[in-house]
Amino acid sequence: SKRLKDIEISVPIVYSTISFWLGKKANEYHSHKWTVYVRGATNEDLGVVIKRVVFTLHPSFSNPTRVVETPPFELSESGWGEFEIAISLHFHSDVCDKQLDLYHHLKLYPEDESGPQSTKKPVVMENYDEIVFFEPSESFFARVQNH
Ligand code: SLL
Repeated sequence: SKRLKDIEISVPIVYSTISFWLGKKANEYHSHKWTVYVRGATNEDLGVVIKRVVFTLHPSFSNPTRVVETPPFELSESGWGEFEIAISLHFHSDVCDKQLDLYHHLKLYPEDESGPQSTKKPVVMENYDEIVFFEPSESFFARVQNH
């Protein structure tokens, strides 16, 4: 549809990992349970903008390419090691044709090694970002207004 000159839409997002040590339930291959997610920084519904999110995990996981088609855009797994997760945002066709590739370090172990790791205190790694769409289409602009 028609593009709106002199207008830009800024979408604040947060992409994060949160991980819990499994404690007594830990074994060699599954020491932690973790979740990676993308959400609106002030809880906006990202489904208005994003059509699907592709999370690419370390090749040691079975089926390392994980596709999430609806919000919440998140994925939970268990494992033993830290690695870089590739997070590809695919937008609705009236938003943007190109995908946006983000990278996020999955952190399992706390920075402070002073005490034993607790199963109750998760390790959180959070990134804030803003996606700016210049000259948005009319339909995208209308959808954002109505939300
Ligand atoms: C490391 N470079 O050596 C990293 C690789 C890979 C972690 C970490 C697999 C779990 C599963 C898993 O946790 N891989 O097999 O289900 O520390």
